[in-house]
Amino acid sequence: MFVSILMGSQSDAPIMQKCANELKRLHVPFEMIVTSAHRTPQRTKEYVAKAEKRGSKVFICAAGMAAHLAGAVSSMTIKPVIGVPLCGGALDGLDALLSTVQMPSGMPVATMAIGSAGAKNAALLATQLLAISNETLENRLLEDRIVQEKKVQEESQAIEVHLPEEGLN
Ligand code: RP5
Repeated sequence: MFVSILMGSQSDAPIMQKCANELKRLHVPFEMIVTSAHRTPQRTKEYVAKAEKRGSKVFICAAGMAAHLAGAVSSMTIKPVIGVPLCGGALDGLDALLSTVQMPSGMPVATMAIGSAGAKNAALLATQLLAISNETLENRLLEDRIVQEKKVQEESQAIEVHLPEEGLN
């Protein structure tokens, strides 16, 4: 069982490394390759077919500009496809967001936020999907939420300002 991370260009790697780091942190096995819906359609198709046979359960597809990688992969598999729209180009990610999210009926792509937040959330969503049938991952994600909650509380405490509960005179 593993997750596949696909990205349209080597220039997407610095952002998608955050996705990879998150999967590493959660001990989720993954593969990561550069392959493009436009520049290497055959390579993309072959990778998806082989990865599925080898045990890939979720495909994370990141691309910028006219981002068709997630949609193209969705047409090749019934495994869940998570799209990460990336910045770059004149429209700064809005082009990739719309290209990724506006899938026609019948071909779902779970589209994340643009850029870093989307890259990290793609890893978390992939883990959540695997956790449906994996108690170890489920517990890891639950612990993760507790840690996240504590961190926010601690960060708040460092800067909190309160007025008296009974109010001001
Ligand atoms: C997309 O075009 C890639 O995903 C990348 O975000 C963007 C630019 O690619 P490069 O010209 O930097 O290779 O296909």
